[in-house]
Amino acid sequence: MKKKTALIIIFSFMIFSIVLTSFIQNVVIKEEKGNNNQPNDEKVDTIPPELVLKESKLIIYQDDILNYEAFIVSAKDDVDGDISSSVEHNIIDTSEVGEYKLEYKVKDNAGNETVEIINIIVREKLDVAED
Ligand SMILES: [Ca+2]
Repeated sequence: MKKKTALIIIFSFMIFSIVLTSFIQNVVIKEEKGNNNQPNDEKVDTIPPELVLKESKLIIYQDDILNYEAFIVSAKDDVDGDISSSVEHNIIDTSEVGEYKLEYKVKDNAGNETVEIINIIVREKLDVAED
């Protein structure tokens, strides 16, 4: 009985020490983080960039060539500033008549993404008689 009690006491003490150690570590880590990162914590960028396009709808004709960059008015981010050079977009196959979504995407350095779309309608080419 005495042995068992002693074992229980030792075991409890060990658990208590582990819990206490991790508690102290947590507190210390939290305090260190709090002290060191206070200015950084406030700067976490959660606001996506603002992407402005010239059009939201566009009707073009078959085989027209799109100047994709010309539709970008601005891409600005609250932290990164002008990021218009990093705007990405898909390519529209203007050889096929139909409706397309031209998607412009831009991300700030923190990974916040903004997507803007131009709905494009490709119409049949008007035949120009050249005889
Ligand atoms: Ca941002």
